[in-house]
Amino acid sequence: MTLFDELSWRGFVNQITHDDIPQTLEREKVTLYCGFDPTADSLHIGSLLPIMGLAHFQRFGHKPIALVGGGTGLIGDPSGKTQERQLLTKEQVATNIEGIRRQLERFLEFDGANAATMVNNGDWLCALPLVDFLRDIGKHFSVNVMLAKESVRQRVEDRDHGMSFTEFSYSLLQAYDFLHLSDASGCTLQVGGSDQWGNIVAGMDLIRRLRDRPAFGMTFPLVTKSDGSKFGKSESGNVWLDPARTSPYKFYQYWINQADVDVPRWLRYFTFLPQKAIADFEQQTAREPEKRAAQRGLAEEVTRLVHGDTALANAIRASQAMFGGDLAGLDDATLEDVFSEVPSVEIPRAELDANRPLVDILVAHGVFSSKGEARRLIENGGLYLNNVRVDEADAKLTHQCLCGTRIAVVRKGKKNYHLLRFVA
Ligand code: 383
Repeated sequence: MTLFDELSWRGFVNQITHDDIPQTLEREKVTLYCGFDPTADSLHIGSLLPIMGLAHFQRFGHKPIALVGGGTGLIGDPSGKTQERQLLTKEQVATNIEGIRRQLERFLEFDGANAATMVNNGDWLCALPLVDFLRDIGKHFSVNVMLAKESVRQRVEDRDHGMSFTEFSYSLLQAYDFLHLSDASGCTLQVGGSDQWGNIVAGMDLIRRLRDRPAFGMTFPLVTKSDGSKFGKSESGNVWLDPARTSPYKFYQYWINQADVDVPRWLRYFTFLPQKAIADFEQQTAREPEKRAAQRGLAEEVTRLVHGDTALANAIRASQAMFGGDLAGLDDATLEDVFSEVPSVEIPRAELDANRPLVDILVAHGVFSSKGEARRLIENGGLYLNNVRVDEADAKLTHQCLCGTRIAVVRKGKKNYHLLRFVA
């Protein structure tokens, strides 16, 4: 199978600038790039599609460049935005670059014959002499053409959401990047999401004019969910790649909760699983949808890719916690994450030192309305502490009952959880 076949069956190809791109990619190994602006200190799962795209190119022997927009991030890409962006401070951009660099490093191979490289366009854009830039580069751009572009036209027509000259010039900077990478690294192809088509074509045209050298572009589709809700958003906001922003547990859950109709597409986009394995998952979903085997396969693959094996194992264990699974070894943050929706009570830590009966404490803090109720549940084998059955009606609550450093999880019956949080 050729790279282009692979990209095609996975659904990665949205538009190509030249019909002979598939043949070119067979004939020669190319250097290609994709840019990521440091608008936040972490990428989110919307960036995962172009990252996977770069990785597929690399697996077929091509050489990827991941560009971090230390220069363009200071300006802000207006593509697809209906409002002027708030400028980021230089300090914010510097911090964000570091976060994004670390994440990109996970997905590409930086050693070997077709090693990936990472560049920062601040290195050349921030040093550009303005007058030379306007003479040498600006002369090749027609304001008439730029104004006719859909995203610009909308903002020009809407006086309340007009566009600054700063944002208007963004596409010249991205075009210049492509030229620079063509000169410095022999880069001939730029890829990106379909929102980047205009910027990619601008660079390609510039190279062809100024250098008479080949330059191509390819875009990937914008990722959308079939029910119309936004891809990459959960109830608690964006799904980030940074584990400090979206915990591996929440990340794993995001994928587990995807609808049957969407999962085959996500498996093609966000995993390296071969066609056969994905077809098997589709059949399993058709046969026994309630098992959610495809969702589980998807969640495992993507979580492993983004967070690694250990974090995946923890996320799976955390996911079982709600269903009576073993809680030992889960840390405070994970427990808080898993049980974020269940009722909780705060209890002074001193109560642990007193070795008081569990039943007394649960009644005192309103988990049960009477001691009789609590005792009856224990006699019927229906009270659990940290998912372990409480066998004795006079069991004591001690430091040994903690899970993590300050949490104990009470369960009444099958599913009725309460979190006890011991505070200083
Ligand atoms: C900057 C300088 C370049 C080439 C590209 C850039 C960034 C580009 C941009 N991209 C988006 C971003 O950074 O704004 N102007 O948030 C997103 N990308 C990728 C993909 C996507 C795009 O990082 O469609 C989604 O992730 O292209 O919206 O020389």
